[in-house]
Order: sequence, then structure tokens, then C-alpha cells
Amino acid sequence: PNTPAGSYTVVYQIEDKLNPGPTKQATITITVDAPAMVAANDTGSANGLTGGTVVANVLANDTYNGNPATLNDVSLSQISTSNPNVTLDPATGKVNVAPNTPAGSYTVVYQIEDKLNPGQNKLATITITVDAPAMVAANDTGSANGLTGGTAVANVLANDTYNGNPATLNDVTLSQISTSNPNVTLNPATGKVNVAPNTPAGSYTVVYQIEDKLNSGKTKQATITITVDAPAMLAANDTGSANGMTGGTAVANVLANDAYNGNPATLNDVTLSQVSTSNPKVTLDPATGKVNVAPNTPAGNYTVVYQIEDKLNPGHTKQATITVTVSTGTIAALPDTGTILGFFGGTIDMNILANDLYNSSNQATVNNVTITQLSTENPKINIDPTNGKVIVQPRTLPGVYTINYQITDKLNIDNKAVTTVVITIPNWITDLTVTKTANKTGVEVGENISYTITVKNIGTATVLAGRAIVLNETLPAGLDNVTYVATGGTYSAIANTFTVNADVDAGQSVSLIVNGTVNANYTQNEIINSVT
Ligand SMILES: [Ca+2]
Ligand SMILES: [Ca+2]
Ligand SMILES: [Ca+2]
Repeated sequence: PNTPAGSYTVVYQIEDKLNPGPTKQATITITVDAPAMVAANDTGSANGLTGGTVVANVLANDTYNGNPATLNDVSLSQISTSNPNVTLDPATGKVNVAPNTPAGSYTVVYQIEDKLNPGQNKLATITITVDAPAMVAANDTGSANGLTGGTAVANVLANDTYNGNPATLNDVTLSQISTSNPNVTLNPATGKVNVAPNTPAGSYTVVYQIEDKLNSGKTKQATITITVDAPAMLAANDTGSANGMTGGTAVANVLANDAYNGNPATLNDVTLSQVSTSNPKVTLDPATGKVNVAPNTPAGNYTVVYQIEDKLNPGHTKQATITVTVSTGTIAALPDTGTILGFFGGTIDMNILANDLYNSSNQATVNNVTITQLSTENPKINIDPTNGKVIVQPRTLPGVYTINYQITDKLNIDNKAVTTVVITIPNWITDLTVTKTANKTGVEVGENISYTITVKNIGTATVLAGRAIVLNETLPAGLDNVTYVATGGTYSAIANTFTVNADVDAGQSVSLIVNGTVNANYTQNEIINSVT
């Protein structure tokens, strides 16, 4: 055993035991064969990331002298390798793949050499398949507020795997392939998906890729779906009030109680518009947020509907209602007095509104109130409702007369007040003469005599019908059976008054005839009669 192969000779001799001494020699030629050796090819595979032993023993399928070859029989050596990371360990027969070996098919050529017969060799080839690590890029989702923006996904790699473990930037190179909105982007240095501030609401997609750092060109893609939310908007109802006569600002800013993304809304955030108003004099100024009441707006409750629209997300709107109470000021009617000569009459230069108040402290005028005469004690004395003056017809008798009038707010007809105007018509002076004539110059006792008293208007003023002229008629002594005949009026001897029954104009006269009989016992020489 363990005789190297070769051709060997043995010379041997034979000697005759009967006749010691004589001998003969011969040669034996022996051929020693080397053991048969077979080196069979091997195959194996390994994960390139982790590496490892891909073939436990390349000799396992090799034979030596018909039996499995062992390192007792043969010397093992690596002849070549197509990748220095893939090597044969000649001391063990193992084929090892170093960690971080790129994927591929590699070959190692090895040799076995017969220890018994150095120089006798066999070669075989080991084919090693190095596998790339498995990579999974899983889709991601996230959301962010579009106004403030922010990080919608903390790390797109978090649900991706590399060789069965969570992928990291140590393993893979991250890149953004596309985005449906340039405001929504992947940061390849961190894996974050960021939404820029002021991004309109919507659903956006970013496609990203991971590339195996160990195996360039080996990539996977996934899609990130980002929901960008519109800022929350709240339009709250408002209330306000203003004086209807002067008008004014009923609400300083309808946005003051409205919210945009949790903060007070401003015109930077939203566009303001008036949707409707129940009175065109009550309006929203969309440039300021003020609600204005125009002057001379009737009292009442009015509503304005307004809308806010997100500037960032046009079409995203909210509406609210503004209730505006338009008030009216008080009006006051205060009493007036006036005087005029009733004979001529005319328009009294006065204004019954001069001391009347409108909207608390302003003077009432025919522009803001309507004058209504409610009553007059003298139909010849009336208010002119167009100007507040009092008109007295000519020949209005002296006296003190009261007129009741009402002022009504033109803006608010339920707003009214009543007071009085007292007009004094003073007595006027007429210029009269009175004359008396007798119908005879001499008379006897028992004879009739007649006196005619004439009252003549010699002035400019008329003696009005119904006026009583005081006539102090002194009846003469000795006159009996006195009778009176009044022309143009009636005479009362008791009251000494002559009451005219028609106007006595300038130059006109009335008369009274006094008839009597001279008493039979009258002894005087003269009958004296006088009148004043
Ligand atoms: Ca082998
Ligand atoms: Ca992912
Ligand atoms: Ca509001």
C-alpha cells in the first residue's frame, strides 16, 4: 500500500539446495498503478449580502481510487476565481462567498493532486451563483395640512424591506421618480415626504425608487399617495346695530369671529363676498369686512348673508348670516305760539317745526317729517304742511285758537308725536263816526219825533259781521213810546249794542232810527238827545 505508481524490478535467485553453490537469477518486472482520481464540478449559491459557505466540500463528489476523495489522499488548491470574494479554502474544501458580494455567477477552478503521486492532478470547476438581496418597495400614504404644510410621511423606507429586514439608506439609494405636484416632494436624504406650505388641497402621488447599493441597477418603485387637507374654515353669524337716520357701521368686521385653520380669519386667507341682503341699504363691504347702514334706512331687522372662500382652495366656501338692527331716534313735537292781525290775515312767519326734534337732537324738517294737522279751533286758521307756517285767512276774528298737529317720521311712520300751536288774533281798531239827526226841528207835546243814528266806518278795517258796536244812546226826557228800527244789524237797548249782521266795509254805514212821542206833560223848551 501507498506505493507510488511506477515500474519496479525485482531480481531474484534460485540456488540448488542439493548442490549448494550453483545458482540462477531472474528479473521480475512489477508495474504499480496510481490510484484513479476524479475531480467533479461543483455548484452552489449564496446570498451576496451576507455571503457564507456555498459548498461544504468540493471533494464530496470527487473520488480517489474509487472512494470519496479526502484531504488524506489529495492536496487541494485553488487555481483561479472569477471574483476574489468567491474563494476555495484548500484546508477544508469549503467554498466561501464574502459578505457584500454583488450578485452574479462566478467560477472557481480547483485542483486535486495525488499525495501519493505528486504531479498527478485533476481540475474541476465550481460554479457559484450569488443572489442579490430581495428588495420590496411598499406603497405609502400620508397627509398634511395644506396651509402649513409639513411632513406627510416620516420615512418611505419604513415599510420597505431589504433582504428581509427594514430597508435603510445604508442599503439602498432613494430617489424621486415623479410627483403630481411640485409642492409635494421626497427628500432622498431622509426618506421624508414633505408638503410645502400653501399647497392646495388634493390627493397627490409621488413615485419613488430604491436602488440596491450592492447591485447597481437593481431597483424597485413604489407610489406614495399624499392627501393634502384644506384648512378648516368657520363662518360664524354676526349681529350689529346702527341708527337708521345717520346710518353707520353696524359690524366692524364680520371676519372677527370667523376661523381659518384654527386662527381668526383674515382677508389674507379668505375672499369675502355678500351673497344677499334683505335691504339694499344694509351692505357688506367685502374689502374691509364692515357692514354699513346707509343714512335714511328705515328701522327694522335686516339680514345679510355673506360667504368666505378659501383663497388657497377656491370653491371651498362657508356662509354666515349677519343680523343688523336698524334703530330710529326719538322725535319730539314741542308747542308753538304765533300771532297775527286777523283782519288782514296772512301767513304767520313761523315754523312749527323749529323747536321739534328729530332723531333725538336734530331739528325736524319737512324733509324728515310729515306734518298733519289734527284739529283747529278756527277753520280760518290752518297749518301749511308744506312749510310749517300757519295761514290765517283775512277777517278772522280776534281770539286765542289752538291747533293740534302731529309730526310723523317719514322714515318710520310709526314714529310720531303730537303737540299744539296756539295762535292769538288780537283785537283790532276800527275807526267809526256816529251822527244823529232829527226829522224835525220843532215838536209839540203829543207829537211824534224820529232820530236817525248813523254809524259810518271811516277807517280801513272792516267791522265784521257779528261784531257789536256799543251805542250809548241817551234817550231824551219827555219821550214816550220809544221804538227802534235798525238797518244793517240789530239793536239791544238794554245792552246798548248794535250788532252788525254783515261786514261793514270802509265807507259803509249802519243806522238806527229811534221813534218816540213827546209826553203830554213835558214842559221844557228843548228835547235833548245824544249818542256816543
Ligand atoms: Ca468536486
Ligand atoms: Ca415604502
Ligand atoms: Ca362672522
